Amino acid sequence: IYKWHYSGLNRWHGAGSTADFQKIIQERCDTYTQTIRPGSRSRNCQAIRQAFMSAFISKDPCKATKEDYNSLINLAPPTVPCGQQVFWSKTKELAHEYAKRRRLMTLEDTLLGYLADGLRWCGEPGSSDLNIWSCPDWRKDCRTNYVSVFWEVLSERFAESACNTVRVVLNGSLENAFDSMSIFGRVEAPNLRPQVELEAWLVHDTGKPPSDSCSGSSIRKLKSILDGRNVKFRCMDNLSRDQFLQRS
Ligand code: AVW
Repeated sequence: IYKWHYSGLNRWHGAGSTADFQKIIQERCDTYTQTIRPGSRSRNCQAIRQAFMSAFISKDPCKATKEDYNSLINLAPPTVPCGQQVFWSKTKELAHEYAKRRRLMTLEDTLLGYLADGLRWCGEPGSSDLNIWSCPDWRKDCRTNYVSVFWEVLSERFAESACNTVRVVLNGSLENAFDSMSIFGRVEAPNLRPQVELEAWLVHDTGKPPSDSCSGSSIRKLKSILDGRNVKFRCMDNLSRDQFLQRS
């Protein structure tokens, strides 16, 4: 029992790979390229699915590197037209609603972000299958797992490609609306290019007072990261969800 538990497919502390991962990737890719963005360069969904699988299949699920995803990302870089990007942190649903209404783009509106949104995946050395029983948990097992590294490298490329004015939707109902350990804080903000302008929107739950503001310490921290990179910064606070969606 001991040996099976620690060396077997069940040894990780996170949930296993999404059932039908390959099929979902293929179907989402077909939908995206044919229906959601038919205007985008035609992309080979079979090649994309294969490159995704090759990135992690048969590999140690705790030894993911950014380079593992190079071929996949080169097939579909997460770039969007100038001035259309929306970043988010602890506001996923709201940011997606906002982007949809304004015809702006979150990472999940790019092909690879759309394909992987909400899915889990990991492999196992010596096996050509996904491990559907368990995958490494970020805290309890390892940070260099394939899902975390995927979102980090995709987010990095997304942020590097930003130009003109871009926006981030932050959660004003948290004491620290800006979290320097989040992907936005660790990966995206520090990779914006000079001369880009970032607009931060602090949005709090309707009917409650805000818990953080543009003059609070967390936003000052964000401002200092951006100052160091010559990124321009504007900040809007004290907006309820409804005000933000209607007036911003
Ligand atoms: P968070 P972050 N599907 O709310 O700033 C599944 O603190 O860290 O925000 N998991 C995901 C997805 C997704 N679509 N996206 C991120 N994750 C993971 C990319 C990831 O581990 C976007 F462009 C992340 O730490 C946003 O601007 C956590 O779920 C930014 O990163 C969400 O934590 C949001 O990441």
